[in-house]
Amino acid sequence: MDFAPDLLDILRNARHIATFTGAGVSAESGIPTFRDAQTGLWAKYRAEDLATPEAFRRDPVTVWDWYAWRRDLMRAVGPNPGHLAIAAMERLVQRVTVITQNVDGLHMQAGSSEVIELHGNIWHNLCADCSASVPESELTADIPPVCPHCQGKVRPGVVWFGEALPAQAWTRAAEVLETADVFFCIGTSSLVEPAASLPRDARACGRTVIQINPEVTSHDEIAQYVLRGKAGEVMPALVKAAWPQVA
Ligand code: BV8
Ligand code: ZN
Repeated sequence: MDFAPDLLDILRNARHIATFTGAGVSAESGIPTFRDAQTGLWAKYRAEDLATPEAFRRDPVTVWDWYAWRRDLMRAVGPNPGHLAIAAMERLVQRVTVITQNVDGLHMQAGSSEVIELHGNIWHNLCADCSASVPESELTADIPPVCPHCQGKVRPGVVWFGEALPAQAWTRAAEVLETADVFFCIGTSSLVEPAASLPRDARACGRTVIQINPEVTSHDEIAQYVLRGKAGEVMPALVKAAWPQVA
């Protein structure tokens, strides 16, 4: 895989690299993306219809079971070469920040140490009524589990459609735009707001935006570099090409 020499120079001279990721970076780990059709039992549902507070209020059992199915999928897989290459950059660049829309925790598992989870984390649980965080060890066998504090319903600690992103995560992501030299946009359809505004803002701030996606997305036109391919193939090749001596 060949890369433009000026792109490799930009990476080598970067002091702070931000990588904005979506479900596509976990696809090669075997986790279906949001735009992929749901499989099996879930084929008749759309993710957008299940990942909402209304769906949980209307049918908490189905929503909890969908997350249990996704957790089983995620528990069975690990980081792929795309996650690992992003983590490897931390040994080559002064600062690497991962801003992810994913809830699977695979960037941390791959060794990335600065990860901003814009949409929460599927391994966290909280009470839908009193908002208390509920550790896995305290989950009752009920579906959904019952809150040990107020007997309310426990929900996954993710951001649903129609819910605000965690204020601290959003603030941190906005601060990264101020200091990052390079802004990767990897494996996202860039359809979900406000997360999808970050690459646009990065370009507006004069950052070098690099899009990695096997498909065309609306962010192709804002990226100075579009690397057409899979994250698990492009990222390791790019890191090796930019830092051959150490990668
Ligand atoms: C909010 C957690 C306000 C849950 C998720 C109309 C217009 C614009 C916006 C809206 C609108 N109507 C409503 C909205 C707002 C809404 C929204 O954006 N809706 C969309 C559907 C139009 N946004 C919200 O509701 C957000 N909140 O706006 O709140 C507010 C403010 C104050 C007070 C109260 C309220 C909350 C959004 C968060 C929703 N939660 N996830 C869970 O996981 O269950 S979003 C969900 O979508 C995931 O996080 C996912 O990551 C994210 C985005 O999708 P992608 O990651 O991009 O994944 P996708 O499948 O789409 O694409 C995969 C890509 O990978 C593809 O491009 C593919 O080509 C590529 N790919 C495939 N294989 C590979 C690959 N790339 C590289 N390598 C590969 N191997
Ligand atoms: Zn409670």
